[in-house]
Amino acid sequence: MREDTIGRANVEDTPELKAYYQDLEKFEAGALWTVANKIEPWQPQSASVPTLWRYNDLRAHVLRSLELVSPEKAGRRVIYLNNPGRRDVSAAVGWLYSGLQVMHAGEVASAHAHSASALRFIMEGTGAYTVVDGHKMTLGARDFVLTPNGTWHEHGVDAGGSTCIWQDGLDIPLVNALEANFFAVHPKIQQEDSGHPVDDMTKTWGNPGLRPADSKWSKGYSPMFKYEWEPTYESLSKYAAATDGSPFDGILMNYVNPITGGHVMQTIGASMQMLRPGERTKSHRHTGSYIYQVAKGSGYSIIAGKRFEWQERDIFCVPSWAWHEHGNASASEDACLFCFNDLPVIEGLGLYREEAYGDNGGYQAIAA
Ligand code: GTQ
Repeated sequence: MREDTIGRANVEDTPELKAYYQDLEKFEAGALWTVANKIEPWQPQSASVPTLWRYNDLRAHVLRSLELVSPEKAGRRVIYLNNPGRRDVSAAVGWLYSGLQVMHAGEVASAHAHSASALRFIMEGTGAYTVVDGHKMTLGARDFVLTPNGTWHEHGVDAGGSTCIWQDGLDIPLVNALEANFFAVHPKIQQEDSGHPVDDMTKTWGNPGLRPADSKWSKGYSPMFKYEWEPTYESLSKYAAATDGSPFDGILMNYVNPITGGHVMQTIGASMQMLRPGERTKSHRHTGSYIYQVAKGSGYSIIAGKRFEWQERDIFCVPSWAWHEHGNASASEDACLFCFNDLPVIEGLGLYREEAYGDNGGYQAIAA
């Protein structure tokens, strides 16, 4: 890939050079100028394809897995989202994995731990729960729960509940790319009753503006393992009454670690945003990979020039550095988008960049 620009590789092949490259190959080496323009693109070149996964398309297929495999045999009964450009690493976008997990009432999956950080966003059903390091959390639709890296966790649905489907989000591809992924099955298959009251971490850490006077927590992830839908929606509604919002994102709030105010986990961040009735955002692009689930309402997003119409429970992705804008199709109802992303990694490594799409077609850097 030659480029006729000063400072870029532009060497033409000659018989002598070709022979030289072959000699280098014998010693597991190569000439940089044969690959330089490819490995140092002018700007990020995402292999991920902007993709919409419609819940209406997937739901019946997810439910079919209930008859086909048991959680005992499958480990976890999950249908994963396979980005056409990232099949080699089983990613939904960039280095992020996502899937839809389904469980019957009365089923339990084995407890396990892994180096990948994980989260779930509940889509439907009643009686679901997750136990993280002995802390049991009840889960309802649109609740958001963390299973941070290294924690023992297991999922189940109470016998009195109904079939539950939730979205899993993990950084499995990232941790594999870093060649740092470990996995362990709990020695007793299920965690023992730890005696912690149900939902204790949310009751302890989820109180607005208040923190227990004697609280201690020094882990790299939020102690508030579960963020419930009602207070989340209430917070967005209150904030909407106090701000014009962002021209690019409407009313956007991050789920945070209440100790630090920062991202919920070390490698995965998450947010909920509200698009007010009729709102249409301006286009921008930034580094980082993003997976959205429509928590409420309906609308559309234009991602890298392609328009995607979405409704509740649909999932779509925005690859790194792709132009994107969102619109709420309804004139009377707000729309809410849940999102998880790799921003803690991007920001932590000093790689965040953002650009607004200029009014007259030009680009304008707004953060670097
Ligand atoms: O439940 O921790 O969808 O380890 C994929 C891998 C869920 C989990 C997935 C996992 C999990």
